[in-house]
Amino acid sequence: MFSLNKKTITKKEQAVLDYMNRIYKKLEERDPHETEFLQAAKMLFNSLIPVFVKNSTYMEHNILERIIEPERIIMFRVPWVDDDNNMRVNRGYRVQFNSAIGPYKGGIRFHPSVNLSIMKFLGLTQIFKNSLTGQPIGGGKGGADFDPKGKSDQEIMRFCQSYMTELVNHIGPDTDIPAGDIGVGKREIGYMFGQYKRLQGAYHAGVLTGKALNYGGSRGRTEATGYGTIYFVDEMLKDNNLSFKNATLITSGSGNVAIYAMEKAIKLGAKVVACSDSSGYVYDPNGLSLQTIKRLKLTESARISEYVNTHPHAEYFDDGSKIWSVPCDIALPCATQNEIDEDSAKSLIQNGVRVVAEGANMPCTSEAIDLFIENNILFGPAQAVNAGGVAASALEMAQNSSRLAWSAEEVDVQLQVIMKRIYRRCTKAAQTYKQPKNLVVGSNIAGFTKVADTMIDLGNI
Ligand code: NDP
Ligand code: 2IT
Repeated sequence: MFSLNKKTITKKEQAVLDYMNRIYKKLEERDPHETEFLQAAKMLFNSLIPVFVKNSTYMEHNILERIIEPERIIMFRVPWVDDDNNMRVNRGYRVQFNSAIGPYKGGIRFHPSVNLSIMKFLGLTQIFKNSLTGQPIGGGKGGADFDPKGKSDQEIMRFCQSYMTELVNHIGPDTDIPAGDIGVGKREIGYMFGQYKRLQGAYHAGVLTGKALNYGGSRGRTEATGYGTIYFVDEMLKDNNLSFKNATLITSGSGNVAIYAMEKAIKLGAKVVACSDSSGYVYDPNGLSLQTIKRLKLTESARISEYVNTHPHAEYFDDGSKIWSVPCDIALPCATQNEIDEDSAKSLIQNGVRVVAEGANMPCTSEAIDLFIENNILFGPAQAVNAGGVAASALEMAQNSSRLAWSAEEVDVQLQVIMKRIYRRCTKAAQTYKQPKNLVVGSNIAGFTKVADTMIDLGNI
């Protein structure tokens, strides 16, 4: 299963491969249905082979088997009443994966596809993303298989309150700090914060991030994941004597991450020619109007198909997955996991893509990533590219602890510093391990070592 692409394998290397194969086999046997989690674990293990070969202490401390097991998983019933007075039930989750370097930190996702496998893959990758930021935050993730689409504001509120009624027992500003993700934005965070405050009878501003400014939110958090994505890609481009100027760009999704990635890319001179939602994509070779996309998606909760009503030159295609056939210089998958498979990757490469960077979490399959790297496409992995969101969340926590509110400029400067630092860390680790072009390996190694070293310092807990 795990192997090294060379003829002679040393004893030490064989021992590491045997160890990894044994741990992975155990995972597969124990939870064979957790396909996304197994996929994320496999990608992680692959990247870590050279670290385990170089540093035998990790194997001596059985770090891999320990790190792959969440510290705690909470699964619970979320009962709520819809507008027609029906009693409804969803399943809620919080995976508290790793708290070695700080309290659990990670978003909450409301989407009908949510299951334990998706929660675990998101929680696992969050550990290394959070470590990469250099901030003191551990990894966690939560969510529910609740579908916010078509729900009234009252239904959303009742659901958020019910979800928090259970979650309140497990979170806190020094234990676990959730934030948003797919289907969870400022409105949902507000309802959850209100319920948390009521149940606690105390004002713990730092228990959730992504809050509105009036009650402890940070300037710049809404934009941070998208802006951070572009700051990271800017570093990749500069390192290769390229720039956003006149580059054509496409993003999948038209939610929080996609919209602010488009906004910053346009500011830096790029032309956005396509974006999508879960129903389809819009394409205009002359460039899309971000103003219209923002109105449709942020204000009206409309479908992206409605874009062509006011922009008849644009075209709408009712299969969102085909967006990867649009010719572009830069492709930013910003919707969901596994949206770029081998065929989509081939299509992007054939059409001349130069850069692919993951705004979403695990949007590319490992086959797609291998193709990008083999074909010298500049590839930015999620745990590095989209880390700006959680980094700004940690800045929000810092502001909450000090009871201060920083200016938008202060937050943005810090975000830029953090994204540049992440880029340097990834490239340095990739170079150290003699795979200078492979930021997947670089980011996993750089994120992993801090957590693993700390786990050793803290003992077998
Ligand atoms: P939003 O809910 O704001 O937007 C999600 C977008 O992706 C929407 O356009 C949605 O379309 C589309 N989408 C969602 N699920 C699917 C699906 N199964 N198939 C096709 N399209 C889909 O979420 P975010 O922008 O916050 O999150 C997007 C990605 O970025 C996720 O992978 C998330 O984990 C990741 N991320 C988010 C961060 C954040 O701070 N928000 C931070 C780091 C990563 P539709 O409107 O039709 O549902
Ligand atoms: O995937 C992610 O990094 C997020 N959804 C943001 C997490 C956070 O705590 O801000």
